Amino acid sequence: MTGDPAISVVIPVWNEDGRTLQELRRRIVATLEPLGQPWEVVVVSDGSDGTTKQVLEGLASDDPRVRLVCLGRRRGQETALVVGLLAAKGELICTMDCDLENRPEDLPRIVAPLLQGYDLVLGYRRHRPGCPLTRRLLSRFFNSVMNLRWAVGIHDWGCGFNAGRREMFEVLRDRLSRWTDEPLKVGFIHQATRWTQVEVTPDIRRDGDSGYSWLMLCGRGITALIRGSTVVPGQRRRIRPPRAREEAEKRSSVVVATEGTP
Ligand SMILES: Nc1nc2c(ncn2[C@@H]2O[C@H](COP(=O)(O)OP(=O)(O)O)[C@@H](O)[C@H]2O)c(=O)[nH]1
Ligand SMILES: [Mg+2]
Repeated sequence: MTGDPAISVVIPVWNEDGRTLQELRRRIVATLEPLGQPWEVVVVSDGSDGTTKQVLEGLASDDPRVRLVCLGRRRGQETALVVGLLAAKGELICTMDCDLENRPEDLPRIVAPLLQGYDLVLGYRRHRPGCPLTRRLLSRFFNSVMNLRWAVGIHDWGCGFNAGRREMFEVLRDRLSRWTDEPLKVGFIHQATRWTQVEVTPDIRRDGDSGYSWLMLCGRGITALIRGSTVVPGQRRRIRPPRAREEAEKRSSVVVATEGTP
């Protein structure tokens, strides 16, 4: 690869099925190649089993656009994301899950708003095929309490399919020495000047199981709710709902054209 890529796709991986990872790579290539822009995939695996590691090493050695970062033991999805976001070289950076629940074919859709001047795009899943009712209810509850505490109107706090401009993630640089389990989204929404949400079309996980037990999911939710984010120092406030802000600004005759200006 000559020069830096325009688009980076950051993917945290923990113990994923080999065929799924092969298919993920094939579909990412098929989606990004037609865009005619240089791209890269940054895979961050921490403490994955031998088989997963072997498949990932194979993918990285077959294609120089796939870079693999391995951490010694399981550090969690958020830490893997921080490491991947900092390793990414693209101007536009997407994050996605590795289990094909996020469709690689949605990548152009999630990147598009960045080309129109947004600096953060949050994916959301309206329907979650194959997701058990109890988990859907838990996620609905989590979205409501997160919106009450941190920001109003975020459709899907748990969606891993997001994108942002490179500058958005520079704030993470001095945090690299600390492992984190905090929800990065809260910090990024605070940080963004223009953000928007894009619906993505999730698929059913075909192989393997979720890396999260119920206990872990609840733990993540509670951490997110209480801690919010220390990624952007001093940003501990709740973000105002875009519509309320728009109305307030209209009243003071300032025109606001975008959703999600915090
Ligand atoms: N690197 C890393 N990735 C993880 C970890 N836990 C989950 N992931 C990844 O995060 C994404 C979402 O995880 P998944 O188990 O599918 O969670 P679910 O979709 O919420 O059930 C997948 O790409 C996982 O491989 C972890 O501890 N480390
Ligand atoms: Mg999943």
